Amino acid sequence: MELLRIIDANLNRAREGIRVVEEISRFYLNDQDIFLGLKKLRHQIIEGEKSLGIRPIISRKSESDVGKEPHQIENDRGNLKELLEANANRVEESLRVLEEFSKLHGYSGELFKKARFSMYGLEHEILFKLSKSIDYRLYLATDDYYLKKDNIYDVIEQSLKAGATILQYRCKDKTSKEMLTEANKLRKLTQKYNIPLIINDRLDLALAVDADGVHLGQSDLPFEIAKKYMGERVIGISTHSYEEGRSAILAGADYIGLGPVFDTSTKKDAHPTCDMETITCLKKEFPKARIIAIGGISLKNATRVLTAGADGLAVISAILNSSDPARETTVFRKIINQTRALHRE
Ligand code: 3NM
Repeated sequence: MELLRIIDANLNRAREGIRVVEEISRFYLNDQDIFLGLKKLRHQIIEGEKSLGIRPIISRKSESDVGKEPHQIENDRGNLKELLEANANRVEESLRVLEEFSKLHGYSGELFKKARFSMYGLEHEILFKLSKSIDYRLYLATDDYYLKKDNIYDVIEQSLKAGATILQYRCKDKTSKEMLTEANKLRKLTQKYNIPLIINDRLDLALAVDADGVHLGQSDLPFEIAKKYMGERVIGISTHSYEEGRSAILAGADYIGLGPVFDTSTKKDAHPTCDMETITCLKKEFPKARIIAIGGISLKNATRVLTAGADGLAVISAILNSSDPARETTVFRKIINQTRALHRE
């Protein structure tokens, strides 16, 4: 009887752990291979369970604690790695227990051993992808005009604190030395909030401040050159049409900025606006590509852009010019989370 209880409890632990890992890969990675790998793992466990020929013998604890996990994941990005590791360990340990105790039950335990090794591989893959995965939902960028304001660092900090998920240092009219000082300040600020920092245009500056990535315009260094120096760091490319978007994605950009989606007064030499259909077509053709819309985005039009298929909103004036940047950021995040939740249903 004890043996059956041990097997039953560990089957439960393994299933619960996999559920959490599945949620992480589903909501954060959107990765088909990992998703299929986890599905296969679940089937391996079911097969192992069947081969033991036992039926659940004790009333199971409700799985309500597992149901809470996606909520926790949404709000606690800093602990995502720990959450993954804890749950992968849970799965691996219970598979080990199942392997050993099913031997006592007269079975080889081979299926559980195989499942445990699959979990090691998947955990490793997810950890690697998570370290590269960046949350692009609310992409705050700077601009020379706003960088002149005395309280600019305070404004940026308010926004980072309130939920901006990534920051781009974008500056066009300063010396390299001045830019280095500013970018270093932002590096410290982004580290404080565990938010990635991207440097616009300048590969050298991105490397000098140990940024998480560089954002290249159409007339900046080509992607292949930047890639040589940036290695695993992120490279984003500015695009202004379906064709530019397509070739940047095919070149291997980690994300594309697509714009302007609406009229903007921030960028004086902005291209003509591109319509929502451009976002939709690119997303349809490249579901895994990260498309960040930019240009004239406000609380009023954010839902339209997200509904069209954008993965993130890049914003300058709506936040940096707001009388309450923290509140503006919070409302943007609410809109983003609500729209995404609606589209998941
Ligand atoms: N790039 P705001 S539009 C920096 O179309 C930038 O590539 C654009 O500022 C592009 O949010 C733009 O204030 C300005 O409109 C975005």
